[in-house]
Amino acid sequence: MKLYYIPGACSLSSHIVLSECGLPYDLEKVDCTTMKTERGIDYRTINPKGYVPAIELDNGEVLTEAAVIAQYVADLVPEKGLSPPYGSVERYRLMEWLNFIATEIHKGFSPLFHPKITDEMKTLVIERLNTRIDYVAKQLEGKNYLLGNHFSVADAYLFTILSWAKNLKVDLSRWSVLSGYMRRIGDRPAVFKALAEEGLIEGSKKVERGTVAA
Ligand SMILES: N[C@@H](CCC(=O)N[C@@H](CS)C(=O)NCC(=O)O)C(=O)O
Repeated sequence: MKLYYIPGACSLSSHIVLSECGLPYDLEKVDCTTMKTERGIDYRTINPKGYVPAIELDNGEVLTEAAVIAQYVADLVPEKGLSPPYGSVERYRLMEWLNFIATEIHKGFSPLFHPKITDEMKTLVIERLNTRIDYVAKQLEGKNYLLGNHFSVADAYLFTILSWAKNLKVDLSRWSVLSGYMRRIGDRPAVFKALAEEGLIEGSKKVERGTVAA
């Protein structure tokens, strides 16, 4: 399997899941300005949608959309427990989170990456985003992870997106539960490995993220 990624972008969630699953994978970086991959090919020939992530399966098939890639990879190694079994209520709970993260949090952040966003617009976007983050923080009270005490692919996705906050001046400090949550996930060896492979860790220090179009 090969993951096409932009360092620190939402594709980091797929990378974390691959790393957590312990499956062999290759990585190919995409330059977000030229849309050329490390091999020098036009990334749009891999994913005509023109954004990361995409994974190329060993049979040549390409899968896109972070929430779907995460589930596909996790389902290859069910014993890791990163996604509850299909058909269970827990699985629908996971999908509920993934959809919420994709549409409300991930795409809630997206306008903040636009170079032409005005201060007024930024305030409105952050106000709305804060209502969604507030909901997440309330749900995390008394829990280690979104689904309870087990790390799941939803945590890989949420961690990735919330790690953009500092650079985009979205202040998470009012939700103390989130700092513990982010630390808990960042300390996972597989997460550390993925961050290091994307060049987001210098020595033992994390590099700020949130500079690519999302
Ligand atoms: N719906 C897609 C959105 C993916 C997305 O927004 N990717 C961003 C990085 S976080 C990207 O590649 N942006 C570059 C661009 O749109 O040119 C998903 O959930 O995977």
